[in-house]
Amino acid sequence: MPKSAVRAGDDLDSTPAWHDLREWMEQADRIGELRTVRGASWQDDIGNVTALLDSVEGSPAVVFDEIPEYQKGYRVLVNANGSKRRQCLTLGIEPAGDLDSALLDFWRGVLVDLQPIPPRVINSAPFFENSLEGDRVDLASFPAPRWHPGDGGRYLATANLTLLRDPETGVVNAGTYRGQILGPAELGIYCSPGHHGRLIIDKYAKRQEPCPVVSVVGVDPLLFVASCAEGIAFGQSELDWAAGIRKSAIDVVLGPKTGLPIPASSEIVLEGWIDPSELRDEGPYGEWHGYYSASGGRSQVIKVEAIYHRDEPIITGCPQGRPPHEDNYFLAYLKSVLAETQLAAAGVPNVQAVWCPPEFGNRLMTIVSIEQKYPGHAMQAGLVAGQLGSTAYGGRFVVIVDEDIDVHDLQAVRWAVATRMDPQRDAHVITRSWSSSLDTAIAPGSHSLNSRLILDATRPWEQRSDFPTPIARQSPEAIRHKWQWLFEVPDGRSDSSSNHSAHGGAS
Ligand SMILES: Cc1cc2nc3c(=O)[nH]c(=O)nc-3n(C[C@H](O)[C@H](O)[C@H](O)COP(=O)(O)O)c2cc1C
Ligand SMILES: [Mn+2]
Repeated sequence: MPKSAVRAGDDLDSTPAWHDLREWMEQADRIGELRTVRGASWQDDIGNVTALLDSVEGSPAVVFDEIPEYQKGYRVLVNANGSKRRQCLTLGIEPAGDLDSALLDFWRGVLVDLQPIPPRVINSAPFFENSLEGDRVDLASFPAPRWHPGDGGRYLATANLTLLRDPETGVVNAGTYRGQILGPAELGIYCSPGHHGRLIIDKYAKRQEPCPVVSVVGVDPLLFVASCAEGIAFGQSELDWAAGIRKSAIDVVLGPKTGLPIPASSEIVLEGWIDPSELRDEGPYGEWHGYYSASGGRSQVIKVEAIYHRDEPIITGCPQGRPPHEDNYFLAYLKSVLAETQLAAAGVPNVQAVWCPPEFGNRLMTIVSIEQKYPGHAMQAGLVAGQLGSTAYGGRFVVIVDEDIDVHDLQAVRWAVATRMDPQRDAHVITRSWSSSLDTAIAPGSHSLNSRLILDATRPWEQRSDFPTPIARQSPEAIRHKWQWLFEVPDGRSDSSSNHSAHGGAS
């Protein structure tokens, strides 16, 4: 397997230069982006530190070790993909130049023609170093944190891979669903209606059959990205999709109980069954939008029959909270490019860029810039952009702007909304759309149906030729260079003679 990293835009025929979470951590350490914290408590410290990391741009990945009450070596890793440099490590991009562009270009390069690769079945994996069954199954034997102060318990599954096989097609889906320890061998999971995992569990319910399941709670950082990326089609296995990104098959071992393919790189694996007719309370849990949510008796329960784990196992954590948080930083690039790809596939031409801002949890706002080519083009883009596989779930605002507005610049987008939109003409409400019981703005009992506001902030088609001319922004750097002294902090001397002139520079 080639070990070289690729530069965005170069030949992408390469793979990331690591094979499992431990190799990834070694490399993150080598580039100075991994810190170790010893002695932090699972009750408060780990959650507090993780929330703090979310609030500081470019913060390191942190591995917690020597957690009180637990054996040394039983670890929790957080914020793996929280920086652009570590995303480059995960994806195999050389971290040089403008990393925002590098990440967007990487996804644009691979998603346009992604070739899924089926897993390669092998016979053994390091996680079989420890196999626990029967009375030895105890989920609390791992230092699962209480992530947010008001959480109703300990969540072992946050950055997880939940594997389920469609009983009709045989396709194995991987999704990320929160999982709370409800008992020594019981993990309560909440999987929202419409997510593929839930569609599959519902198929077992209809057949009145138990649903085999594997939850990987210590997972490599690329598989985690794949499993929480909204917009990968139903029927497309995320394992094959991730292999398409890596350009090499994922090595898997078949689960001894369920036959499900388990990535050999896994740290901690829970194997068992869901009885689809059993629904329980779970939560509250501090969710992605920044509020607590309890599932209100709608959670499924994984009955864990066996646990497999590596020596000195690592839980991977991504607890969310008020956005932006770790997954918002990395999903922004992937989801936005998926939406660009899906808009083009749906026949919407001349889309320049899409941005699902981290500040809106990648869901609550989708911004699209287009070069308007015909009457109705902006409205078409707005309607479709709000209902794509990558954007439909939990959406709220769609903003369409002209090509002169940079979708990544929220200040510019606000200016366009404020100056090119007439509310009566350009705001459109779409009702009865796909949300979830987690939606804070809709009444309980509204069946998770929400509405959407499409803001057409493009220059109106009828006025496009005589719309007022924007004041062109002259190169701010050049002007600033000339007038730099205006921004210099005075040294404390009040010297009225220190005048400056435009021609003479500082006197
Ligand atoms: C950190 C994190 C936690 C998530 N937790 C949940 C969850 O508890 N329940 C859920 O339905 N979706 C959750 N999601 C969203 C799903 O993982 C996401 O929609 C994914 O695409 C679902 O895959 P699927 O459609 O194949 O089931 C979470 C996403 C992230 C990034
Ligand atoms: Mn899926």
